[in-house]
Amino acid sequence: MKVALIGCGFFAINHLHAWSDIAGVEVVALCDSNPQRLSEVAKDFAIAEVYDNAEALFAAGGFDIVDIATTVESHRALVEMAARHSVHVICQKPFATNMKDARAMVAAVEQSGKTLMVHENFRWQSAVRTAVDELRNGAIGTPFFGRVSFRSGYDVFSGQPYLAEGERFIIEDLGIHILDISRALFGDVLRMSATTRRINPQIKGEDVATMLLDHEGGVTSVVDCSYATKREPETFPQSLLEIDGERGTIRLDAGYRLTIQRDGDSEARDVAPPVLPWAERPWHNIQESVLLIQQHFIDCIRNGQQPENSGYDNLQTLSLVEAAYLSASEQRTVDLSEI
Ligand code: NAD
Ligand code: 89V
Repeated sequence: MKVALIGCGFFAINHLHAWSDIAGVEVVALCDSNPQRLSEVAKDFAIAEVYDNAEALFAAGGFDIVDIATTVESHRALVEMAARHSVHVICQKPFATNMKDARAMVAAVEQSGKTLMVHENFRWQSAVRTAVDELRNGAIGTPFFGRVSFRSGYDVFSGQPYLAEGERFIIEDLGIHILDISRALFGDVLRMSATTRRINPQIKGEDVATMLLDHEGGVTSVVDCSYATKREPETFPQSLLEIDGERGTIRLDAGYRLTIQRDGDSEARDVAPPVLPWAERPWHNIQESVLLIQQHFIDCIRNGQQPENSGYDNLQTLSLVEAAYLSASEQRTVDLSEI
């Protein structure tokens, strides 16, 4: 399968390494509107075909999949262009800045008959995945409470300066991942309420958010995130989990320690992710999930299945982001049917 990648920035390097690790996949073309970045990445990954605009890339064709690794403002135009050119699409999160765009993008690819997946990779982190699988396999019976927590003081702004500049920050960039983990664990959501704070005076958006979710299946979950939490050991970029079920509990604690307690027994496991040859700590957790989600996408295309993180599925995660901002600004509980 031939892949063209648009957006050769900070995170796209992980996509490119992951594509090289997947059998039967080759990145044949790169596109970036920044010529210097484009030529550096093309040289590093020995990719000869390069374009400084997406129209020219699509006009040239010769690929089955487009991997969109640009920031959110370009996503709608690029996804719709991909749909017009009838290729499979993988698009980075956040998929869109609003629900109207997101729904139009899903509809456009649906009409083309191709596969659309949002690169929502946190639920693919192997430690998180183990907890999801244990819960789904009934390890603690029916769950009734959950907490998905991401608290850090890590400087994300030096690698991704745009994160300091937007009106929206932590819910749209990071909260989106942990809201998606909550959906993977407990299903879709009926109502939610949220509070937000900005602690770091040097950024524009909120860097702390606390959300309370009422899931369709009856679970209540607390989803909390912060980039203002200065503590040791620093846990970036780990999502910590607490799940209570009728028969026991599942905990994913700092340092990738999974504990399952059931009917009086307790089992502790080290679920630390591998450090892939091209990965580096502390990002190795995220980097492994990039490989796993991209492999999932290829498997789905080959088997004619919808990805777990299809565009359609991601509308639910995105609607939680919108609901959180609405709830925080109006200081009220939001019913998801409003979004
Ligand atoms: P970046 O700014 O470093 O890179 C984006 C690149 O896209 C730039 O080189 C820019 O020139 C190029 N670009 C922008 N619009 C373009 C267009 N229309 N045509 C061609 N090139 C264009 O950004 P980044 O930090 O790599 O983030 C990219 C996306 O990845 C964001 O949506 C971000 O949220 C996401 N991200 C995801 C994770 C994750 O774990 N899933 C981690 C980090 C970033
Ligand atoms: O995953 C992300 O989207 C990143 C980070 C982990 C730094 O929040 O922006």
